[in-house]
Formats: sequence, C-alpha cells, structure tokens
Amino acid sequence: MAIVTAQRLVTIERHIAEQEHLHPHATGEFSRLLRDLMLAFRLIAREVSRAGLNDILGLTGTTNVYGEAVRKLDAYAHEVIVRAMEHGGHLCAMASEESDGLIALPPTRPRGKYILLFDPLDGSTNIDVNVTIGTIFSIYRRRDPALTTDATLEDVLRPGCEQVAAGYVCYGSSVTLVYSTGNGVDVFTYDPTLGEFFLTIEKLRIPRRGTHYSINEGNAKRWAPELQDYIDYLKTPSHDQHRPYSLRYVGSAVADVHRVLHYGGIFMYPADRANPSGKLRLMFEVNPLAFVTEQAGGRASNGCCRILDIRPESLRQRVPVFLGSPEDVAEAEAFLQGRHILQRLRTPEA
Ligand code: AHM
Ligand code: MG
Repeated sequence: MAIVTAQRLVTIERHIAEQEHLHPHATGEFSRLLRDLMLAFRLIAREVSRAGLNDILGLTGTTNVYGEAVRKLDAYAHEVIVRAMEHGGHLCAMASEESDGLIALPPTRPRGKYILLFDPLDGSTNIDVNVTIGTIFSIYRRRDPALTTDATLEDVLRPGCEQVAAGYVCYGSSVTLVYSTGNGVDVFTYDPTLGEFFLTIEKLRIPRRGTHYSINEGNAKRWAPELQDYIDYLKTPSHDQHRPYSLRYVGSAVADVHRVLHYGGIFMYPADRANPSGKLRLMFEVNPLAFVTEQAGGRASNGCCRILDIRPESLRQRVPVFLGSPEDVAEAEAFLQGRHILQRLRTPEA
C-alpha cells in the first residue's frame, strides 16, 4: 500500500527547507516561523484528538470580543499559538480572533519582520460533538523590514492580496494542513504515530465547477431576494443534469472550504437582515481562506468585489463571503448583481 499519494515522500520540514532554497536571499526567518507554527498545530491536534479524555470540552465561562461564548479548546489553542510564536523573534505583531487588538510580544525578545493573524479554533460550536474544526492563519511581511519595533495596527490592516502565506489545519477524520506561500497550494497529512506532517497533495487545483453548495440555509428568510433566487436556481433540475446541486454544510468554515477546494462548488456566508456584513471575519478567517482558494485556481468574492482587494478598516471587520470554483462564484455574483437572466438562458431548466 502506498504510504502517501504524492510521488515523493516529503515531510513538512523537508518541504519548508526545499522552498527556502528556491529563494537565494532567504535568511531562514520565514522557515523558522513556519516550524514554530507547526509545533503549535501538533499540540492542538493532540488535544483535539483526546477531547473527552482530557478536560478540554465545554465553556470557559467567558465571552470573546464578539460577545461569543469561549470554549476551553478555543482558549487552549489561542494560548498554545501565542506561546509557540511569541519568543521566536520572527514577529513584529500578532493578533487572534480570540483576543482584542494586537497581542503584546515579550519586551526582551527581538522583533522580526512578520505579522501573524490567526483564528485558533474555527467552528467552535462543533468542538464538543466531535465534528471537524480547524485553525486558520495568515502571514504578512511588514512594509519596512528594516524596522525593529513593534508593528502598529496600521501596519497590520492590509488587504489580503499582500499576504505572504496563509492556510489552515483541518482536524477531521485525519489532521490536514493546507497552505500556500503564493506558489500554489500544498496539502499535508499528519501521522500522529510519527508526529510528522507528510506532503499528500502537491499543487491542489479546485475544479472549475462543482455540484455542491454550502450555506446556512436556516437563514434563508433573511437573505436578499437575489440570493434566494440563486439558491433556488441551484436546486432546480437542469437539462444537462448538472443541477440540482447537493447541499453540504458542516458549520466549520475550514471543513466546508476544505471540501469545496477538493470537490468544487461554492461556500457562502452571505449578509442577511440580522448580519449586514455576514458573520465571518475578514482578517482572521476570510482573507486566508480566500488566498488559499485563489492559489488553488478558485475565486473569492464578497458578492461584487474580490475579497483580497478589500482594504480593512478594523481587525474585527466582517465581510460576506462567496468562494470556491471560479465558474460557480462568477455565477453567484451574476445573480447577486442582477445579471442572472443571461445565465439562465444559457442553462435552461428541465
Ligand atoms: P468561530 O470562529 O467562532 O467558530 O465562528 C465561525 C464559524 C465558521 O467556521 C462557520 O462557517 C460559521 O461560524 C458557522 O456559523 P453558523 O452557525 O451561523 O452557520
Ligand atoms: Mg472562526
């Protein structure tokens, strides 16, 4: 039986080293940052896989900056990433979905040129019931790498197209790390017996079109009519048998996006009457997922514009999301912008 599906047997360590050699002027700082992050992911994966045996299920009794109840695993994952990253000397700023503003770095450590943003545990409501959850991360290089001071909020609030790396870890039936440094998307699978991530898919490509849609349809009555039309269209059988689409919704963005990246289709968290900017956070969730999606050949939009071009105004900013196969997302945009009549003429109903 093949050990991995990729042709070469490559650990994440070796992959990081190989990538570093592609950049003759690399100082190794970025590689060290990635290695520190991998350690945090291993620690989180260990606690996730033992959840129920350890005292990690349930609530902490506190709320985060969004007013959401914090679960013990949210707090643990946040703490592990901060501890793994704060002493490395690679960062000049760090921020987490679970804390307010920038996280103070130890005064005694040098400042590096990178900025790290993360959602330590995405899909919190699924933690206690053994459903797939994730960690999302986003890395920027500070504009003036010669500076040795802390980065300011202004340095951090940059459009997603300026990310130098982004990705996520999916804690599901296996633990998978998916990330991009702007040169395609590579997928690694964790072997817990060896404590190693192995490269399992090199240069993942999303299908141009899929047959699945992913959205919290419980909110349908609050959607704009254009979105209701689009979802109706996906559910209406077509002559070419491409529709109806099937619905898949986990409620962990990492899991839903992971499926879409492999099988194609569209993931949505739209605006609705109760959430005029949607639910997902631009800096911690949406930009990194959009970066990975584009790097895999997909499209990521807020319904009218490219997500990665949005100029953020605050760390907590939320944004509507439509991401996935390029043809599916373009079609969703056409509906949302009232250009769908033409689309319908092209694919008549059965
Ligand atoms: P979290 O980071 O607090 O877990 O919240 C984000 C999650 C996403 O993973 C998911 O797409 C969404 O919230 C699900 O929300 P809903 O329950 O409204 O469908
Ligand atoms: Mg989240």
